[in-house]
Amino acid sequence: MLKKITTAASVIALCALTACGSGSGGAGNSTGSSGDTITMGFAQVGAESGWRTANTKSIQDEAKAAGIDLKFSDAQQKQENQIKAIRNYIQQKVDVIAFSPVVETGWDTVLLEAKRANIPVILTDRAIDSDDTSLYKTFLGSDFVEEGRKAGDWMVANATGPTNVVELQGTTGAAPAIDRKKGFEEKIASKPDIKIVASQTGDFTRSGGKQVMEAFLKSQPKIDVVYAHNDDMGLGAIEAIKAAGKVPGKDIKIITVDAVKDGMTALANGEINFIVECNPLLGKQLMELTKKVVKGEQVPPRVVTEEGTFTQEQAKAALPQRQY
Ligand code: GZL
Repeated sequence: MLKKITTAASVIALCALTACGSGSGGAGNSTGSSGDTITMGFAQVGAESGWRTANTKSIQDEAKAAGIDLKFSDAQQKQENQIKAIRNYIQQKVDVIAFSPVVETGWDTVLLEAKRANIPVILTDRAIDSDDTSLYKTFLGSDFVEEGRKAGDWMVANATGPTNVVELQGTTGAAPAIDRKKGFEEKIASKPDIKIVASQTGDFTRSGGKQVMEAFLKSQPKIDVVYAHNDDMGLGAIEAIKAAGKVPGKDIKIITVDAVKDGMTALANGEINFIVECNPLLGKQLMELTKKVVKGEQVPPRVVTEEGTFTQEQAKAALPQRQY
């Protein structure tokens, strides 16, 4: 059973924590209890999507601004590579380990090794499914079930009769894939006219989304809507829909999650119909939490990032100001 600590007392929204943060003006290095510069080992998922690229930049930029010495690794979406990186950071005796677990399970052993080495762990972006919540100090990231619910709400509000949905799932076993599916299905459950007629992983990549959509277009007699768990797979689906001689956003409507620049551009151009935002800019909060954790201060066990949704009109207005 996934231990997601979401009691009101433990949930601090993005703005609250950032507002009380001491700011990371880059004035010198942040020091740990030993007085030395804090060293963080960060094990990143990979570089699979525009969201991941923005997330990595945020972590690297904010570590620099906070004067935290960052050791960074890219696991190319393989759990064994993340586990290797975490073991490497333990051997290097870093002050803190942070990572975005590529999948929910299989972490207890390596996180127990970090605990025994007295190295605190911070989860960012994705959660793990473990009964032992002592294995990490806090989980900073979005509520993916809520993101799925927002997508489902739009689907229900915009369905005009029997609606066949095809779903491009994220990486198999990943928290955002599991939870975005769960939230969407929760909302359409009350509408028997809305059916998910096909669902398959595109692994959060543009090429994966295109390949799976090509297969769906061949196997499904009628597709009305694509629900893609991220913009990149939605953009891949657009390529497949166009190649099949159909008009994305009109013949086949598209709902995605993330709201990165390429997705927002397609939304503004009418090729995507609705995007649920997932905020990748976690770096500042991560560094604020890190400074507290290294000093042994209490931090909330769960920090939820705030994020919204975009229609085509809202995307046109928001695009010029988007950071990523
Ligand atoms: C969500 C993040 C997901 C994004 C994808 O927080 O883990 O992984 O939605 C990314 O774009 O690949």
